[in-house]
Amino acid sequence: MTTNRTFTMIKPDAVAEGHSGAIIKIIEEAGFRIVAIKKVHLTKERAGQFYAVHQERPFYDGLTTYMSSGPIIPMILEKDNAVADFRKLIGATNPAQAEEGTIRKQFAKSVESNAIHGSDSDENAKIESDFFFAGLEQF
Ligand code: DAT
Ligand code: MG
Repeated sequence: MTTNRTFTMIKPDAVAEGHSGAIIKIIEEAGFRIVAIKKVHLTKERAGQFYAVHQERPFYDGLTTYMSSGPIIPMILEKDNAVADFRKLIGATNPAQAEEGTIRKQFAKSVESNAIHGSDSDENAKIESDFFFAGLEQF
């Protein structure tokens, strides 16, 4: 399945530090249209469900503590080749390896607190969008 949508979340540290506006500006200037947007505060349990694929990894507990530490801004984005282009815009998981100009290079503090999420496939973009947004919101 190929779609022209992806899913993202601005993570708690970036929201708390007031970087949401700057990050959204970069996203829109890169040609992504915001399909859906809101601000939510996940429980640790709900964050654990979102990242269930990582539940056997050593960083899972820290990841779910971090992702439930404050509000996040989930969004559905639309653009041609959205998943791959958005992964390129955010940069590598570890900001030490992220390219200049990427969102993680500019705003991520560490691999644990890396400012933003981007779906890794069209299939996961749909699953992750449905995790946060009802059908009526995905216009
Ligand atoms: P990405 O967010 O780039 O898709 P991922 O899916 O491999 O990366 O991991 C999900 C999140 O888990 C990632 O954004 C931060 C955290 N994480 C990944 N690898 C980690 C590691 N080695 N140490 C600590 N946290 C890690
Ligand atoms: Mg991932």
